[in-house]
Amino acid sequence: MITRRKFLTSAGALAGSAAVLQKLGSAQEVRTREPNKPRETTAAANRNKPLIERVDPKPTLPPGEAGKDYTPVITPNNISLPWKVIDGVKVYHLVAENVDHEFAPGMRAKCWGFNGHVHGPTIEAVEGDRVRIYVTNNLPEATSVHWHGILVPNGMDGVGGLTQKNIQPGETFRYEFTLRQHGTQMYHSHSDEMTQMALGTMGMFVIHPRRPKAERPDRDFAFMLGEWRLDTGTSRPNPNEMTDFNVFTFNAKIFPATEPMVAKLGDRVRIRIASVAVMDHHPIHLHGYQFRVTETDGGQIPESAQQVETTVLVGVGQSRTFDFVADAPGDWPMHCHMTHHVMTQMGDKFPNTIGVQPGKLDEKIRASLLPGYMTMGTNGMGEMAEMHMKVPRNSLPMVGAPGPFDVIDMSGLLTLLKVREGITSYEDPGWYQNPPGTVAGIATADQLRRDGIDAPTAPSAPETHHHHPG
Ligand SMILES: [Cu+2]
Repeated sequence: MITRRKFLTSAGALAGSAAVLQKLGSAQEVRTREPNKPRETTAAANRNKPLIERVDPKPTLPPGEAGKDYTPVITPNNISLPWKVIDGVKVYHLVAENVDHEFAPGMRAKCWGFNGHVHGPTIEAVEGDRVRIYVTNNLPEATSVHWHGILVPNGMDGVGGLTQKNIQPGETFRYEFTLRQHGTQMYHSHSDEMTQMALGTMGMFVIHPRRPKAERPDRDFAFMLGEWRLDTGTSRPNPNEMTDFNVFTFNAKIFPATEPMVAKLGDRVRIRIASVAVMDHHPIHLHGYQFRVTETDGGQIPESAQQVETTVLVGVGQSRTFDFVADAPGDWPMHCHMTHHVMTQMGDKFPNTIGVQPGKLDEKIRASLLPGYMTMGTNGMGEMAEMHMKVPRNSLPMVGAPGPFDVIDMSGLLTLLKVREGITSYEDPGWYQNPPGTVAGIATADQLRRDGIDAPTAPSAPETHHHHPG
């Protein structure tokens, strides 16, 4: 059995000495500094050192191969963009186009994405690869593609009007550069951004290290965060929205349409989270685990600077990567901790009625104003999930999906990590079967009496019922 402690120590290999040296000047240089030479001189000299050597770029290496050079990344609910190797160059083709996208069964929208996907497929490559990326514009307006966080020659930066001509509808542009870094990066349109990105024109760009400082992960998952304004009954995300978003997504899906991350007990798991739009930062919290934040947008963090966390804040335009060993079996939520971000379509403006005895009020509002209305704080939001048939056209209940015990009162930015012992495939294994005696349940009168807890027992003290539909 692999212990968490052991992993935390061995992950030290991630030390990223290169990054340390780039930041501090080489250890050699510090050691050989003349004793009487003022420290400021060295510091000043180091301040002028670039983090990545641009003058003499690292050479292009042979194309990195899956399995041999890296463990392929998994983008739940999406794919990696296919490529072919032509004369030692990895060649990709992105097509910006209209996509009829399903956020979850019952909620579709006319979005803009790439190659039939929202968001676009993940571009995957290896440090040292030479990449050539063709971009065809099938959108109704001009676009361009910016390689967010990637160190490229200025003319390959993809900023419409500034570093290149815009790609007109029907045109195909060619971008080509050598990847001189590793890490979790992104791509997105950089023309009419507010509109194009609100509709989904973005994706992830994962660059594996050529020689990783740590053991490779067994499971490597990539998620792009998203937020949208999709008014109930409409089918076009609204780019004019500045603050009040109502659909929050992992890889453009809302729970329960988010594909779970499945891992075998003892697997080394990596999770990459990236955000490039629109207005909110998202504190992403994983239950049941502590993890090491091992990478920022700049690549591997030296071990001495890695933080052990349970929640990592991903700001707009940033990526964060964390690693852990899957040593605790179960169904563990990973979700944004902004409580409104695990909701869907909260846009209906009603006063706060918590504590009010609704009486017949809910029924009257449902009949005359809003079919799905309910007073908050009465039956849990999960009740909304059961009203599926009554909500307005092309919208979803505010929250909720059936779980193994009750309705789960969350939606939006929520997915599940499913860790199992002895599985032979990474197909969704269904709900976790808890070992007997390890599930919270109703306290019996005997237990309350034994521990001197003065609380009423349930009227009929029913046995805790534990059912497994899946
Ligand atoms: Cu959030």
